[in-house]
Parts: sequence; structure tokens; C-alpha cells
Amino acid sequence: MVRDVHCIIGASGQLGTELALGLKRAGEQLVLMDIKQPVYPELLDLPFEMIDVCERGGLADRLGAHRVTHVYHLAAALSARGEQDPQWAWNLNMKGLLNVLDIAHAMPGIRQVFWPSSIAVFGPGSGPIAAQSGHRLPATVYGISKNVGEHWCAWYHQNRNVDVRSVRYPGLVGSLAPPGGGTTDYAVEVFDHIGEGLPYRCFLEAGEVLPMMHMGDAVEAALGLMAAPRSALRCAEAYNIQAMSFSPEELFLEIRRHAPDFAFECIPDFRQDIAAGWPDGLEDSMARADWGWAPKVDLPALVASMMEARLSRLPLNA
Ligand code: AKB
Repeated sequence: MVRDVHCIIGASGQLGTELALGLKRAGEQLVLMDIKQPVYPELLDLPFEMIDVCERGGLADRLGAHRVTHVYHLAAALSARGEQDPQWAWNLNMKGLLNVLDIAHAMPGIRQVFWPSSIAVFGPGSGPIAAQSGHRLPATVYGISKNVGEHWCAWYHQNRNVDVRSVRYPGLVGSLAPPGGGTTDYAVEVFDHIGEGLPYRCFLEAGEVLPMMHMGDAVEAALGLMAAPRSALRCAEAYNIQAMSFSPEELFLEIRRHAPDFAFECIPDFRQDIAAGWPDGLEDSMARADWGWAPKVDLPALVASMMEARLSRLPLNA
């Protein structure tokens, strides 16, 4: 029996770092790919390829050379950054995905692909709690690319027999790597400002509720979906998954339980408009029924874990 070889494209990013660690600790054989070197010490002994997902030839060559069986394609421009450079974001998000899907079709050794979609596929009109098949009218370049990407995944599954699986991630909060260019990034970067003596300046309104998730649950979602039998999966696009919903104010008040002097102010910028178009939460009964999705971390546990991690590491942006 040939051993599975897992490859993470975008392995140095926020989710990639923690997924790589999860797979490594599970004893899986792993190859990391990114345009920047991993920095997390426990990942430095793993095979690494400096690869741009938009360069199809080099990507196919390296995936073949490592005999990769499972691809996690995480490289993407996020919502806030994407609004500032739409052509770049569209090119990276669409070309990268189509390269991966096309290579997976051409290389039978690649048995499964994981590609994250996002709550950004929803937009004004999706309602406060977005249904699995809810109205999708994304209002950002990132959201449009994720929405179209979901359709491409379904097309490659139905017409090219590529076993590609996806979830709609909310804002992700973890301590090992900084986020880059998202609308939900405040919920991670705030932890680097605690104890600074100045109020943390949040770029969203205090009451803007968004769906959020601890990184541990995000990694479990990817691994759980990839482990499910294909026959159990009714959704060919991306599964809604929900863990918790909170506003900046609710997060900051929870932080204050650990750091009573923590102060904040909310001065919304253009990211508030993006957030205002997203739902407060997602209806995720299909993910729970089909592959046993069950998040473990709630808001108090998320804050406790981030506060504990602060004590044992450098600032995320160091
Ligand atoms: C972003 O804020 O752009 C991302 C997302 C919700 O997909 N974190």
C-alpha cells in the first residue's frame, strides 16, 4: 500500500502553519509549499518547496516529484487586501485554484483536494443566519472568487472526477502565524496589543457580529472532511460550518476578564462595509450530519487559549 503524502500549498500562512502542525503531529508524511519560508520551528525539518501556485508547470513538477496524494490548497488573497488590488486577488485566487484542480485531474496519484471557501460567498441579502443553500451575492473580489471557486470545484468533481472538498470558513483565530489581509484579522491582532498601555484601535464597529472559529477547530474541520467517505458527502460545493459568533465588543470584554486594564476604541474603516455584508452566523446541520462536524472551542475557551499562547511566544508580527 502506497503511503499518503499530504501537501499544503500556502503552508506558511495562518491556517497552513497550524494545519501543517496538525498533520505532522498525526504522523503524516508532509510536503510544504509556499512563496515564503515557514518560520515556525517545528516545521523547519519538513520538505519545503518555494512554489507560486500560479506557475502551473513548476507546481505540477513538484507535486509529481513528491508523489503527493492529498493537496490542501490554501494560498489566497483575503477580503480586505483583495479590495485594494482586485486584479491581483482575482488572478491568484482563480488561477491558483484552476491550476490545482487541473493538475489533480491530470495526475491520478492525487486522490483528494481540500480548498477553503469562506463566509464571504454570502453578501447583503443572505440573512443573519446563512443557510447552506442560502442566497449568495458576494460583494468583494475575494467573495466572488470563493463563490465562483465553489462552482469550479463542483464542476471538476462532476465532470473530471476530482475529489475536491470544501468548507466555508468564518474568521479564524490562532496564535502561531499572523493573518494577512482579512476583515476578521482584528480578532487575532488584538492579542498583540494587550499590555501595551494604549487602547487597541479596532477597525470594525463595536457591535459588528461575525461568525468566528478557533484554529484548532478549523484544522479539525479540514481533517474531518478529508477523512469522510466521499459517498457520505451530499454537498459538491462547500459546507457551511459554524463554531461561535461574536462582536468586537464581546471579544474585548472577554479579554478584559484576563487583563482588566485592557482598553479599546472602535474606529471603523472600509473593512466595516465588508463585514456589514456578511452574515452573523451559518446554519451547518448538513456538515454535522454528513461528516460529524462538531466544534469544541467557544468564546471563553478561545480567549483563554490565545492569552496562554501570548505568554509563550513572540508577537505574531515580529
Ligand atoms: C477574511 O476576513 O477575509 C477571512 C474570511 C472570513 O474568509 N478571514
